Amino acid sequence: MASLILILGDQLTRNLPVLENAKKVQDTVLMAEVREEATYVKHHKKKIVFLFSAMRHFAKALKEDNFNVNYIEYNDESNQGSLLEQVKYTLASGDFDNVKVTSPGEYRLLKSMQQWEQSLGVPVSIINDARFLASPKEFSDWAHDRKQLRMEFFYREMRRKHGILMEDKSPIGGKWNYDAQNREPMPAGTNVPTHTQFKIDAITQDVIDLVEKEFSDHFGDISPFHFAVTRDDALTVLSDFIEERLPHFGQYQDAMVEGKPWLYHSHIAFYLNCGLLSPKEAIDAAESAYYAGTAPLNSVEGFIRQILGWREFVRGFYWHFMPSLKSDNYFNHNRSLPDFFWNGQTNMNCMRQCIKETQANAYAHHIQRLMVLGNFCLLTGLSPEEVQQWYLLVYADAYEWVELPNVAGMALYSDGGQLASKPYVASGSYINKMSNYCKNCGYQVSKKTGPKACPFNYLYWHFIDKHKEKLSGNPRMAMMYKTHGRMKDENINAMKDSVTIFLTKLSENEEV
Ligand code: FAD
Ligand code: DLZ
Ligand code: SF4
Repeated sequence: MASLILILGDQLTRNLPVLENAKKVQDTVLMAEVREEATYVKHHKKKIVFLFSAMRHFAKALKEDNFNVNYIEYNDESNQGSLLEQVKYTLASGDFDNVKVTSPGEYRLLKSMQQWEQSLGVPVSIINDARFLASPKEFSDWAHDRKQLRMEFFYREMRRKHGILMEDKSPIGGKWNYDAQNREPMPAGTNVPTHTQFKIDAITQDVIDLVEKEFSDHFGDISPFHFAVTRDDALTVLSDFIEERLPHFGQYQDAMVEGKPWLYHSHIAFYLNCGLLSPKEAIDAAESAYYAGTAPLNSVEGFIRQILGWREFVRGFYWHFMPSLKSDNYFNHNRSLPDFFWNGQTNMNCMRQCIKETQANAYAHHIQRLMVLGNFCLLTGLSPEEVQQWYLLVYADAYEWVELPNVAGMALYSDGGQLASKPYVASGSYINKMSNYCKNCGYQVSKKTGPKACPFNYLYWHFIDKHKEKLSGNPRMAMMYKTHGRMKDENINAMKDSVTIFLTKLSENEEV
């Protein structure tokens, strides 16, 4: 019995059961760089370079480990352009009894693969992806009879189940959450360690040449390219983080600094999501740093919560709520994405910095994604569908299972509050508190209305005003509606005027 084993671009994990159980002599591993996956959204050029190079390095390592690997490069004559057609073609040219694949991360691909058996005429086994700490079924069982799905409670279950940062049945330190000690702005002049960077090798250079030629119309810069593309290098990124950044991770988790995109974050989502690192090893490394006394509990717990809590929660949430999550539009928002999302040309310095960094790095950290970019998208009523597409293509760590819940549930509240207990909206004063962007802005954060006023200020109060019916009953919005209730009509009207002018400009793609 010979199997054809398909490995996808985000399944670069040596101990996947399909590989562990493979018979090296008779089975064949198929990996393919295909147009369909690279263009179903026009991924950032750096993301394609990263993934194709990581795929090529992974295939090379499998070959060195005596697997039969059939690796199809993008420009190979035998490239069929899609995963299904490539599998069909390979089956026709060999003697295979069945196809094996690890369950894909995206709904569209799973639905397609569930039909493959009919079109291929051989059994197709779709094997559960065991690289997560909770299965979709475990999440759905947990979610089943709950009125509200809150990450915090899911996270506590995960801490208990996996015995992470636990002392018997209690959380270490007596608390589940140390956020009160976290989330400080960064003092000017803080010396942030440089992020881990790798040199381009011959394989990556070939891919760069390919992407420059074949994907020249895609968003983003290829250069500088310094991502890890092998497991060994990804492990170095993780260990550098644990040593150099984790101690301050919690403290500066929400800080934003002009010209410093990487800060004290770990930069491992790229590697976790394509399989070069496992979530458990990242969690274990952080926990060990706490026990060794090299990182404080507020940072370690904060970091572990992101991976064991948020990452697992959003994945369960995705499978639980698909396909409706993708089309939810609680506020009926339908404004088109302004052109400046593709070039950063705006006078709003916070938006300019976050978009330009995204363009250069295929990376922005969480608060940039949520409280600057996402906040803007929600306050200006951009179409969830267009916003989701943008996030899916611009970040090198983006796959729909993790991007969509974050965009639809966390940033846009387009699921009506299934994921978040309230919309994440803020006025300019939040951005001013957490960053130094406002100093170099064409607008003034202290002004509430008029042409010089920070757009986040009037957009924020307009949002609160406009969605009173939907939001004022939410106890977590009570403070905002209390303040709103005290505002004078003339102030509200002045804000509405500023909003109208701003949104008209936005719709007409005039510079804002
Ligand atoms: P760190 O800040 O160092 O955090 C450590 C790890 O925790 C991350 O590597 C990631 O694996 C995990 N994590 C943290 N927050 C989340 C979260 N909310 N959801 C899932 N995992 C989390 N993350 C992605 O991996 N892919 C995406 O496409 C993505 N899109 C996002 C879109 C929006 C609108 C928002 C608000 C967040 C999004 N995130 C996404 C979550 C988060 O912003 C990124 O995981 C993080 O910025 C990656 O950088 P890092 O590796 O330096 O993370
Ligand atoms: C993201 C991506 C890209 C850009 N290219 C490929 C590819 O050519 N071949 C492949 O197998 N996978 C690719 N991927 C990752 C897939 O899109 C990913 O496996 C699915 O989105 C499921 O998460
Ligand atoms: Fe952003 Fe407003 Fe600050 Fe300008 S003033 S950087 S638009 S928050």
